[in-house]
Amino acid sequence: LGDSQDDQSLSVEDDIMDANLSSSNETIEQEVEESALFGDAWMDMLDNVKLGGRWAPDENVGGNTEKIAIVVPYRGRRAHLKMFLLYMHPFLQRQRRNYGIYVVGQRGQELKFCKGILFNIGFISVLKDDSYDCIIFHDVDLIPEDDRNVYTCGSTPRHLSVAVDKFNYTLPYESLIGGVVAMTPSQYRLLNGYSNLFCGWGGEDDDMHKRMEKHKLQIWRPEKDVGRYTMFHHKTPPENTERFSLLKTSDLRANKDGLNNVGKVRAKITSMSRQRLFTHIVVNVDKRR
Ligand code: BGN
Repeated sequence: LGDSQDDQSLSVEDDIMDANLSSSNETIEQEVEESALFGDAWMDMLDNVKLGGRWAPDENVGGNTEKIAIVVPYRGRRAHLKMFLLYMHPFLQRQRRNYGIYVVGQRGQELKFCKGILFNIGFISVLKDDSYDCIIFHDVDLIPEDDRNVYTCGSTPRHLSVAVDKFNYTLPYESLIGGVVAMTPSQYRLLNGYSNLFCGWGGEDDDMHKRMEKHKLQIWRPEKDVGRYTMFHHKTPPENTERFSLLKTSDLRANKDGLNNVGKVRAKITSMSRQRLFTHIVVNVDKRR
């Protein structure tokens, strides 16, 4: 599925897209770019999706009332985003979910990618946008292979990506919760969201697992033959060299580093725009960190 060469050429376009975001006709430029990228035939296939990446089953057919937001942190992986959207809309519709897809981009290239910050800002933004019952924190490079892997929340956090092809469809270690996780707003608030301190590859998910342990939240997982995912190929982004030391202080920080201080200290939203297949939230992360 993944083609790294294609990906590299497209990431240049992405830089330009990021640079253009502050211009006044930002949305128009993006729409033009987006339709060129997808081609009209693909757009037609997904023409039932409402502006901003929303869809709900027809109530008369006995649809699910639970409202689900898919929150996807993003930077510079345009080819992945395209495939993700083309796959996920039909997948979620086959499951008859009432859903919206939100892509949370980090502005600029000078800082490492701060996934926890994007998750926290994404969480706040989607709940301002609508009354979602369930938030699914989703990597852009993971595609579910099995329709029985139900995108829903439960009485406890649900870790859905338990069998990824990259790891030969096994869970590399028991406490891994990276990839795709579904939580209700109250579960996420109890955990104080993700840490804002993890920038660069690795560790933010392990920190989240420590939060779940601290609050004695069990993790629900699907069977390994159901929670199967294909991961798009890519180079591992610049790693977070601080992650080992940060993980030693997870428990001490959990109550004050996360959802409750993300807006004040670390980041703010610069724009929220409705695209054809997703709602695009752009986040400016504080350079000083
Ligand atoms: C782990 C990473 C996770 C990542 C998984 C799967 C760390 C912390 C080291 C103590 N954790 O090694 O963030 O999701 O691999 O790729 O790097």
